[in-house]
Amino acid sequence: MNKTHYLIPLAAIPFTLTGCCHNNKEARPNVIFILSDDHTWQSIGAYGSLYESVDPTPNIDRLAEEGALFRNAFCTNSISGPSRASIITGKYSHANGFFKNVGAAPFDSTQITFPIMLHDHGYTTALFGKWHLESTPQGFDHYKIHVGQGQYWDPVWIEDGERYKDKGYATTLTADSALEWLESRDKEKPFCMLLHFKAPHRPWNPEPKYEHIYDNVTMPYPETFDDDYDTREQTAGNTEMTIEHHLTPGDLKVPAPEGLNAMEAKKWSTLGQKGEFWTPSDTLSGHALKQWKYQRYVKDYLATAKSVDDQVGRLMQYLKDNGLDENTIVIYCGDQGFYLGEHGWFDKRFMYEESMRMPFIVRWPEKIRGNTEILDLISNVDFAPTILGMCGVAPDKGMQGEDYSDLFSGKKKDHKQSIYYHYYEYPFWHHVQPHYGIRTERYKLIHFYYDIDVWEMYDIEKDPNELHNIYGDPEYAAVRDSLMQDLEARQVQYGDTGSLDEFRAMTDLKESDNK
Ligand code: SGN
Ligand code: CA
Repeated sequence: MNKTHYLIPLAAIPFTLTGCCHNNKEARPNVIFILSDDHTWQSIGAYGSLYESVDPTPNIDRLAEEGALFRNAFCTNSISGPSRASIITGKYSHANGFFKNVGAAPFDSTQITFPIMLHDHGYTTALFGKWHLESTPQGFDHYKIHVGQGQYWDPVWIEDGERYKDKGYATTLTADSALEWLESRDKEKPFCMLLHFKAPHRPWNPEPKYEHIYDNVTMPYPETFDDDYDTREQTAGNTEMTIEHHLTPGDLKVPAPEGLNAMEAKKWSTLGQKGEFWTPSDTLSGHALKQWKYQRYVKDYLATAKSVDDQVGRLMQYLKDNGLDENTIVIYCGDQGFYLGEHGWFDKRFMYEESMRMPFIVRWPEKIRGNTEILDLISNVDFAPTILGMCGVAPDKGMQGEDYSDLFSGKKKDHKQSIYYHYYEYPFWHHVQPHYGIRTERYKLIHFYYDIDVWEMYDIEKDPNELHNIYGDPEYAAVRDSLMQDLEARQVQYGDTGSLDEFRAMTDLKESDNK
């Protein structure tokens, strides 16, 4: 891919970003926002994937070749529900109220979201796939969503309030519904469609044609596969998300030993969740066993993502065949990043790079030249104002993110220089300590709180794998002070100034919440 290292904006026709198009329905772009669950940037070819040799995502890569790839798009709370709530509201978790998946109140759906605003501005709107915010979606002419996390096979849908069981593979079914709606939509209006795949989320069940696709490949290991968590023992070293100990037989598709009854077999398939010992064979142990688990895990993950990529290709073909590919903004995004063996992990949640960064690709031939690479720091609270901006609708005043659509108009403004982050869900799943912090272009400062009080700081330029905590390093004292000031200023700016007691109230989980 022939990339430029800065934005090349290409508006053939200059336009004003707010209110430009209200009176000219023809000119308003359509929006397709594709959100995959846990599809991480380092597994996408266009981002320079470790798995490049198997060409994991040719169709998604094409979106980047024909559009803009954001290298520094970040999540502000790296789990599903909170990320989704931030994406649609343009607000941080503490402000939209949906700060964790487990044990949180349902999303308050009376809040303003970008689909509601586009609907109010004359768009026809629809939502398909994983919603995960519990409350009834608002602002959509039509919706068909999974119940909770959803299932790979034979999913139960809630379609405009009606619940029923379907037959088939969720990735394909979700795209089928989207294409049917595109065919039957009100063609007098511009449209906004949210297409949210459940894949490639745990438990990584590939469709049969891809089950063995990578059997003959040995996937490369990430540099930090054998991280010993030196200088980070209480934080990175204290999780329940290691490849070595916490993947289950169910995750790795290892059948239960013979002789177990159904209940026992089910229990066996979840062994490992809390580090219980299990082994798939008598011959594997130690590092070889860890490597075997990684291979099984990553291959299934990439196989489920390949089905998503196929459906992206199918959708793009539909747009082309129907003359919609020029003035439809197609965004490809993952709800957060994910660990594919880095630091020895699966899952997400941490403010470390792999899970904080999100894939974010925008294709819009009318305004964006192909192979554009954007290095600006942007976060998921900026997506709503930016999408609205691209559609010529002024963002709601309550949105905390910024409108970055100026990147596509040639009138680039100065955007923020740091991203604020706050993660709450603890202790399950995966026992990741609550933390908040700030990431600038070069540095990261993190405070892990709740029942510990630990600060970490990284020089990402010198230490991109974040292995050396330099918080206490005197050479970095001045940088640390300035990051601390920036962090405090962001907390005041965004209104996240709660006391530890308030954090505790938001963070405390009961065992019964673990559903
Ligand atoms: C499930 C998974 C967890 C995962 C959460 C949140 N366990 O609970 O591993 O962290 O979802 O994921 S599972 O055994 O039920 O698959 S999120 O992407 O929805 O935030
Ligand atoms: Ca997710």
